[in-house]
Parts: sequence; C-alpha cells; structure tokens
Amino acid sequence: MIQIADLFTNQLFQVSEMKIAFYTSRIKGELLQEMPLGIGYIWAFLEKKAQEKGLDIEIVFCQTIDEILAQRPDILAVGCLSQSVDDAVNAMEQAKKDNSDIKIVMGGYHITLLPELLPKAADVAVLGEGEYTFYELAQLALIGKFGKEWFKHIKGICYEDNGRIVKTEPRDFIANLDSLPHPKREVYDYTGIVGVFTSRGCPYNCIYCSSQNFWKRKFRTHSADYVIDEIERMIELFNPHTIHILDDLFLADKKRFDDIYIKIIEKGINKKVAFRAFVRANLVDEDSVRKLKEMNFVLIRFGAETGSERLLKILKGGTVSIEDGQRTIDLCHKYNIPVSASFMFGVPGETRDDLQQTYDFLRKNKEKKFKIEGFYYFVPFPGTDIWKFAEKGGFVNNNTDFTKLNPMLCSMGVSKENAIYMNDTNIPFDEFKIMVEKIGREFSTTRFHRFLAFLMKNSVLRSIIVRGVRIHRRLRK
Ligand code: B12
Ligand code: SF4
Repeated sequence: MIQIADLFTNQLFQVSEMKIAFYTSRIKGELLQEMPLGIGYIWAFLEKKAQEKGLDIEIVFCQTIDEILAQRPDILAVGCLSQSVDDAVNAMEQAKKDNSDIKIVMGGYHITLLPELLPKAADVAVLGEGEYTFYELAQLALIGKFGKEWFKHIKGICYEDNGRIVKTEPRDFIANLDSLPHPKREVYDYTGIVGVFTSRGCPYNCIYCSSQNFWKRKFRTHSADYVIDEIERMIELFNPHTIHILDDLFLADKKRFDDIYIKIIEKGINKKVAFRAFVRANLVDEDSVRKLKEMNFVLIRFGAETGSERLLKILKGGTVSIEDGQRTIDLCHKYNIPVSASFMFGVPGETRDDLQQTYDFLRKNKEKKFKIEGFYYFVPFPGTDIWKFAEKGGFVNNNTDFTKLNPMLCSMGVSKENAIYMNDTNIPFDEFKIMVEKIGREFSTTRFHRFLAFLMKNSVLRSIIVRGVRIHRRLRK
C-alpha cells in the first residue's frame, strides 16, 4: 500500500493552490439548523494539515447550489443523510454540468450505509469517518492524481470502475480522538444554541438505529480536558445561552462524566451557560441527575419509543426497560430538570395492546415536567436490521424514495402512500392513523406540536394542512 503522505515528502506534486467547497444536503424546505459537525471536523483537520505542510488550500462552506456554482471550487465535498440524498444528487449534477473538471467527493451516513448507490455525479465517496480519508483524497487532487488508478491506494472509499462499485479496504477508526482539532464552527451564524459531540459511536444494538452501524459499535471518547477546552472556546466564540451535547451516550463513561462535572463546577462554566443532552435511560441514576442539575442542564432528552415492555425489548434488545424510562422521568422531575422523550409508532409487530400501554404510560406521566419531543411514524433506516426486514418484506429497496425516510410527526396527518407502514397485518393503517393522531393530539407538549394538534382538531383546517403536506411532497418529488 502506497503511503500517500510520502508523496509530499518526495515532492512529487506541483500544484500551488486548491479550493474546496463543502456542502451539506438538506431536506427541501428545511433550513440548515447548525454547522454540520462532520464537515466541521474535516475542515479543521484539513486546515491543520495544510498549515503543517505549507499547502495553499482555500476552504469555503456553501449553503446553496448557487453558491457552489459561484465559488467554482476544484473539489466539491458533499455530506448527506438518506433523507436528503435527492438534494445532494441535484447539487452534484449541477456542479458537474457547470464544470466537468470539478472533482466530487461524497460522504456521510447515506453513502456509507448504501455504497452500492453511489450517484453517477460523484467521483468517489468516503465511507465512515472522514478526516484522514478526505485529506488523502485532497492530496491526490493536489498532485494531479485524483483518478481511479490512484483511488485503489486509499482506504475507506468507494468509486465506480467498469460499471461496478469498488470498495477499498476499510479504514481503522481514529484511535485518539483528542488528536483532532476542534471542529470548525466559525462559518455558521449561531444564535443561542451550539452543538458539541464529545464521543463517537455506541456499543448498543437497537434494531432501528443507523448510528451503531455507521460507527461499528465502537465507543470512543474525547477526554474531559478536551471537552472542557472545546466548551470554553465555544463560549468565547459564540456566547451561547445553551450548549447542546449531541452524543449518543454522554453518560456511558461514568469516570469521564465525573471529570467533566468537576471541571465545569470548578471553572464556573455552569454560571455562564446552560446545557442539554441526549441520554439513554438505563444509564441514568440519581447521582448523575443530581450532577446534571448542578452543571445547569436545562433539558434532558431520551428515546422512550414505546410504553410497551415487550416492544421495547424487540427494539432495544432488552438493554433498557420501561422502568428505566420511568426512573429517568421521576429523577428529572425530582431535581426539576425538564425531561423530553420521543416515541415511535408503527413498528412492525406493534399491537393494539402495545399502543394502549404507550397511552397509559403517557397518561401516567402527563402531570410531571415531562415534555414530548415528538410522536413519530416509524421508518426503517439503511444499514439497520429493520431495513433488512423491510427489504425482505418488499417495503423498501434501492430505488426507494429516500425522502420518505424522514420520520414524520403523527400530528402531520401522514397518508399511507407517504409512509412506509409495515404493520398492516396487526393494525390496518386507517385504524392505526386514528389511534396515533389521537395520542398525538392528547399528549404533544412542545408548542409547535400542540399548535399543530390544535389545528388538526378542526376538520376544515385538517384537510387544508393534509392537502398542503401532500402538495408539498408532490412538488418535492
Ligand atoms: C446532530 C444530528 C443532527 C443535527 C445536525 C445534522 C448534521 N448535518 O450534522 C440535526 C438536528 C439538524 C439533524 C437532523 C436530522 N437528522 Co440527525 N443526527 C445528528 C446526530 C445526533 C449527530 C451527527 C453528528 O454531528 N455527528 C458527529 C460527526 C463527527 O459525525 P458525522 O456527522 O457522521 O461525520 C463524520 C462522517 O459521517 C464523515 N462525513 C460526514 N459528512 C461528510 C461530508 C463529506 C464530504 C465527507 C467526505 C465525509 C463526511 O466524516 C465525519 C467526520 O468523521 C446523528 C447521530 C450520530 N450519533 O451520529 C443523527 C443522525 C445522523 N440523524 C439522523 C436523522 C434521521 C435526522 C433527521 C432526518 C431528523 C429526523 N427527523 O429524525 C434530520 C435530517 C437532516 C438532513 N439534512 O437530512 C440519522 C441518520 C439516518 C440516516 N441513515 O440517514 C442519525 C444517524 C440518527 C440515528 N441514530 O439514526 N441531525
Ligand atoms: S438508538 Fe442510541 S443506544 Fe441504540 S444503538 Fe442507536 S445510538 Fe446506541
């Protein structure tokens, strides 16, 4: 295997400058909510390497296709999730049409989990963790060797060759996450909430989750010192009112959590900023909730998914129980931290009895400081066990309209053709829809959901909204 980095030491390249444009695809009609951290990490890593090696690389972040065309980059790097792959393909096609010499690199969840669907407009895709792989591809471009005969030397990519998709040897995960620079965030105009990712991966195996398939169930963390440094820098740069910890498993490493807790209190960071985080209910105990309160956590979110023990066991492999969810709610209530959960409906195998149990769970907790983040129609994500099940059942395939994989709120009045409903044998769709919309109306607690639920109660308004959503979807297609 050729060490691409050696090419630099051997001075085999002559290019003096290069422009790279990053683009993150978006679900139509949705605004970019924050700086995509995946791109932010790659950007910061490239900047660091360029500085070390004295390379002249200009990097820009484009929020629209027009911006890409105006920038005329040498490399277009496009990140995308499954739900917005249509936008990614459109951006890549337009960029290629405008400049046939442009080099296009794709990356992120969708292509990593479905590499066989590499779009024609993409020259190559980075599979999995992107920092080193993208840097090596950028080096190939710098030395004028960005092509199939050289791609085979790069680990962790896929590209098309003679009509078939070639996947190179997988790349090992970065062993020491602290060796990475903090992700670039300065290109985004933050107002109030800034996100941070303090670990990568998750060892659990929930049947519906892409994250564990993407990160191969390997759990790695940044050290407490690195996290505190990053938080302090975020405060300095953006003065946020809240920092959102986006990790899958922030509480998993108790020793690290305690170290972060001690440093936040010692440095008085809890006086400058509030926090919110996702947690997994089985990892929540009284000690952690007390500490979260002291650290100024103002919101804790978790995926409750269902009120049925039977169904939860299927979804999460018996690693978390309804009692864990209840304990999380009760402890947060006791320590006065608002707690918010999301639920999914329409899981294959869900029965009327399961739905009733979810209803009972919600009723029981209605009076507590317990918000509902969302009641979502269940959709299968590529790379998961449930995706394989859906494929076997003929519900999805490689030609599926991936925009349908955007989990819709039950209050949005989804129709059967817009949903991927795999549970007709247990509960016919029409009956299911009435049941979950009722739950949505009764228990939605966020202002937006409540407002929607209120509108949906009126039959005229409901039909206008439903028609609007359908027209919107048709136009999107
Ligand atoms: C934060 C977050 C969001 C944020 C920001 C998303 C963003 N673009 O960064 C918001 C709230 C906007 C969001 C929205 C949605 N999200 Co989201 N989100 C996450 C979350 C929790 C963390 C992402 C993150 O920052 N990771 C940290 C960085 C380091 O990792 P990374 O982004 O994967 O980046 C690395 C590689 O992927 C790669 N890479 C990434 N981009 C690129 C680009 C290029 C060019 C290259 C070469 C490489 C590359 O290199 C990076 C560095 O190593 C993940 C779960 C998770 N644990 O990853 C879900 C997750 C990505 N989201 C998911 C979903 C479903 C959604 C939504 C549909 C929301 C919904 N309704 O449920 C929308 C869709 C938005 C869209 N544009 O399509 C799913 C994706 C499933 C799938 N197969 O596509 C995930 C995996 C959750 C899950 N467990 O299933 N999300
Ligand atoms: S849903 Fe959460 S706990 Fe389950 S595998 Fe995914 S990231 Fe891990």
